[in-house]
Amino acid sequence: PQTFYLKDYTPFGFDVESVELTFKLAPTATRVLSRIRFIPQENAASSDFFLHGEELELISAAIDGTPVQVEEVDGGLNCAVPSTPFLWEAEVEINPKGNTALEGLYMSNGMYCTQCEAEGFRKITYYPDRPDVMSTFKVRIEGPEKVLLSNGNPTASGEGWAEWHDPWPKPAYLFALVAGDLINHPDHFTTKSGKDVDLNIWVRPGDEGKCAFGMEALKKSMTWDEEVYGREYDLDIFNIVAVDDFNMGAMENKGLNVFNSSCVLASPETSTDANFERIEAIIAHEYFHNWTGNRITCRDWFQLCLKEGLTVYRDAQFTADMRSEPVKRIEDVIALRARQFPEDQGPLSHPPRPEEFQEINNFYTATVYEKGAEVIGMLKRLVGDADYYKALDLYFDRHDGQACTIEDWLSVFEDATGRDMAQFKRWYSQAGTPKLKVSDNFDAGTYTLTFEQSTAPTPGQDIKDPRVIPIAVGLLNDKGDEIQPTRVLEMTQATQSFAFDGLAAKPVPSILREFSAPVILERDTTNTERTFLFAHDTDPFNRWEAGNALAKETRLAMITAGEAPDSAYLDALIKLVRDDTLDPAFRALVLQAPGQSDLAQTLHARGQVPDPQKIYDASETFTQTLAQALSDSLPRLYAATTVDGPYSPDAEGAGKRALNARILSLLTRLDAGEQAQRQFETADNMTLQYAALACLLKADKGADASASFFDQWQEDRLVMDKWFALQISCAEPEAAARIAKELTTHPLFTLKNPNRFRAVMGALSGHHAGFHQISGAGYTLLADNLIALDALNPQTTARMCAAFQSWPRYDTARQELIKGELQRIATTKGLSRDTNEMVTRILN
Ligand code: HT7
Ligand code: ZN
Repeated sequence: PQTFYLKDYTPFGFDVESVELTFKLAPTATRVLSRIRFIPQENAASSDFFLHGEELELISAAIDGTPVQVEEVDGGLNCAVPSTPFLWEAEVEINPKGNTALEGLYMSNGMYCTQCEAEGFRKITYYPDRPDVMSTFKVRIEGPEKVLLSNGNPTASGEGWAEWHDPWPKPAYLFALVAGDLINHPDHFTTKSGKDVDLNIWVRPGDEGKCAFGMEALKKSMTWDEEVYGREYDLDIFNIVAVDDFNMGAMENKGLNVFNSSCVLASPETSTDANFERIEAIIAHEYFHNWTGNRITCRDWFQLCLKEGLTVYRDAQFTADMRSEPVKRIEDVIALRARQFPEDQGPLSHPPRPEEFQEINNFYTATVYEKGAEVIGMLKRLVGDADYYKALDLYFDRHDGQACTIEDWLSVFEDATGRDMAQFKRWYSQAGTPKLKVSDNFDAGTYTLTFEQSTAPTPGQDIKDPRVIPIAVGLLNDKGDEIQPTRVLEMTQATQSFAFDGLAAKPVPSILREFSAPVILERDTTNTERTFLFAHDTDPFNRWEAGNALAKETRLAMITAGEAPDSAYLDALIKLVRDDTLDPAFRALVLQAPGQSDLAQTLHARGQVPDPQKIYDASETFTQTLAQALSDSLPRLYAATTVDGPYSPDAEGAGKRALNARILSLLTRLDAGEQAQRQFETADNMTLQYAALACLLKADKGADASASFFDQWQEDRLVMDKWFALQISCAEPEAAARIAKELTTHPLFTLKNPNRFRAVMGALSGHHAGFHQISGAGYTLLADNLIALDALNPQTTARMCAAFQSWPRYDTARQELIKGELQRIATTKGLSRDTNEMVTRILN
């Protein structure tokens, strides 16, 4: 397979002045007519006229009205063209119904929809399908469907046809078309300059009652982007469409966002608080792309984090503003450690701006997205809020309408702040999570912190240069008063010391507050100091972090030294959980057990071989001990999580219900599921019902509840995804693969719906001890299903191969089992380029 390199970038030798497309829709034989005006560039590096095209049947091609001969090659066509501006016309035929890869134009439950990012437009017609080629689009859609949508503004329509014009030049990856018998949830928004915008959420009949929350989220996002970034919407209409079969969460097509229905449809009865929060964030994310991604796009796909890192950062700011800043930060760090750290520390490690790929779809990763966002957060911390927004204003002014690079992005920071960004740029080019070792010294009133940074080699990158690391530090005295408010230390060298003068006694340091950089902090510290910070740190993130470190250390001591749960930690935890002055959402996070995969990674990093079953057993023992130690308070704590009045997905109610789930799971260990059964029977919203079902299943008392849940919700696809996943994630380790296997034979299981596939296979691979059972049953089941899915949907298959990435952590027997399955996948006949690249990278 061909490898693409960042260093090989060359511009396309032609400008595209305008694009006109006509779609004559038919399920297995859609005709696409294109009229594209090309202008050869003066002094172009290359005058080769190559148009991308895949799975297209070429019917005709003409230049300036005269039929031309083209050379059809793998991946596109070549054609001799004039050296002056010309009109390219082509007609192709495509088969949307046969398109199970869900890229290009495909059908989902009888509706047509498109997914063009990253390189799907080439499955619609011949085109220079690269993000640096931008043009205006006029689209005519002909078909019997009631609703015919494309990008931009509607210009004309009649029975069986509609025309759209998008005046904003865009790359082809932002093209979209939707056609179906859909129903809209309408609203409107007046922008800050007084422009009225029609808003719609389009859904299949039956789903119209699940749009109101998404619409509110959209309006909040529009207001927020005006207020915080000064960005206004720029078309007369903004459409969102919900689609059931979708490879990822959502897509920011200009003026026509397409959403996985799981990321937009919500109702109290069918969605959990976590679903509501995620939907709000994804709606915001896609909307924010209108400026960071669409108006300013990427020059090439190596620059993907330019739009994704920045937009994730923006959506996190939005969620923090709408809900709770510390809670959002803690949630994001938990997710970063669970998803990005394993990537960064394993065979798939790559920098936020990769330098080579075979299949770009494989680089929509936690590193590009989440680490990309962390990099923006560090930039903001280093330059300060005022200079950050100054740089962003310059970015929007200078680059509106352009396809940009990370160099362009860093230049606006250099120009707005006068700083040299050369060293900071290493965050974009170097892979791996830096380790930050800390030591301290107190002498004659001066407290000195010394940091040493190092990053282990990653595939293709042996040597790592020191990065700029913003380290937010505060100091506390022995009573817990803050004697040094948060100060951001700017580390630039491999080893560097920072002094704090004028102190009466040795302080307690609170280091890396707000998780100010995506690093692994290593400090020889005591559980006594951690317990002190857990009780007193004035930075909520670091307060949680101290508890998290204690939670990990106590489990690690149980696993490696057979110790009992640490009693000082238990006491501190109980005290904190009982403290009603603290936010219930924060207390729920403090009660959240550290991820078992994270514990495995930590053991591996300490030179030990993790045993998944032992990790599971320690976690269970700890929770059982906690339940007993907290038993007197559990009924009161449980009662205090009751939310009066009708369900509302706001942060306050959600926080109480998050705590409800934690307390109920502890109670269930003591009352044999009585309270959970009551909650299951009386719940009037999915959050409470789901939490109760999870507790019952975990206690092996869930058979009846599970059956009644199924009866109640079998018609609801999204709730059924929860039902599939929960049975696996709540199973005992030795049962997880067997249950997952049984579920793959359930009549409602299908390879054709990525949500359903992820519900089952994602729950299996996310059940650490279940997936890693020494029998290898989990590995085999996942590999069997990946092989089956690859023939239909390479993109989703390849993404799910990442479940195998952590194989080097485990014992030889498990390593051999996993490698055997990876080899089996790799040698499957006709394996896709996507999956082949993933398994090859994981194995090497
Ligand atoms: N920019 C989008 C990324 C994307 C995607 C979305 C759906 C299906 C396939 C896709 N390939 C790439 C989503 C986002 O980051 O907002
Ligand atoms: Zn995005």
